[in-house]
Amino acid sequence: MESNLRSGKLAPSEILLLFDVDGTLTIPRGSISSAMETFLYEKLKPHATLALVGGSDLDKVLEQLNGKRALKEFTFIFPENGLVQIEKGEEVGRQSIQQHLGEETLQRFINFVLRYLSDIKLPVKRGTFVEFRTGMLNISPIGRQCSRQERNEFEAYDKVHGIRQRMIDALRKEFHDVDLVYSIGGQISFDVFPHGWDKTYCLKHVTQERFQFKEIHFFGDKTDPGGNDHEIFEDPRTIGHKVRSPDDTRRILEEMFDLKDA
Ligand code: M1P
Repeated sequence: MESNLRSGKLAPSEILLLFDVDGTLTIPRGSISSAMETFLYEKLKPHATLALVGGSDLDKVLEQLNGKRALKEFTFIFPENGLVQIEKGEEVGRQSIQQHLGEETLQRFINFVLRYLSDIKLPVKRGTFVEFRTGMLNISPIGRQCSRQERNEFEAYDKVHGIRQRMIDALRKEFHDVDLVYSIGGQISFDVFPHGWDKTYCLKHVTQERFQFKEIHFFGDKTDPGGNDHEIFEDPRTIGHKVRSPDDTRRILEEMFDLKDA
């Protein structure tokens, strides 16, 4: 196999390709295209070990990746930044935010968020403002039940008015005593989780001695500071690739593995 890898020729079990989901394998909150599936599972998989790391929970990741097929095709799936670990289709580990923070702090935080949101006016508001996940809270000022059009409109509105950033600043001030990180990864919300529980969390799993990865390549679109791919993109254990879209991801991989005419 010819390839443009740092270490030259490597066996598939020595190369881990770790993908972000939204904007990297799919359009934001959209489904994977059948062309991308064919490329990943038929052309790319013979050359490397495939893994996913997403901010969303497993149900949402599987919804975007066409359900159960992804469980079979990806050796590792790390929903919620890797706080949940799935290996060869089976859950092998999980960490939770309530265990880590304790109920007292958690409720102080949720109550502050609800009070803050009750004081802001937006063009539209819908439901589900706080989504409680295993390893993080996802806060959405518009509410996660908005339609696709409302989601696009909120994103544009937020670019002008900085709703999410202002809310994050207020939370940082109020909870300066709690070791939390705030990350804007998508269009309508931001994620909140303990320090170190960003996407680098999943590296704890894949760098165990029982695996023999010589190169871990990470592909993501939100790699700039403040984006939810930033820490793992910069991490010395990975070789980071910044992508602009799913097509761009494919282009980079075709070059890396000489797959253009394959
Ligand atoms: O994967 C990126 C983000 O996708 C969603 O963001 P939003 O709904 O705001 O577009 C969320 O699942 C978020 O947690 C995640 O980081």
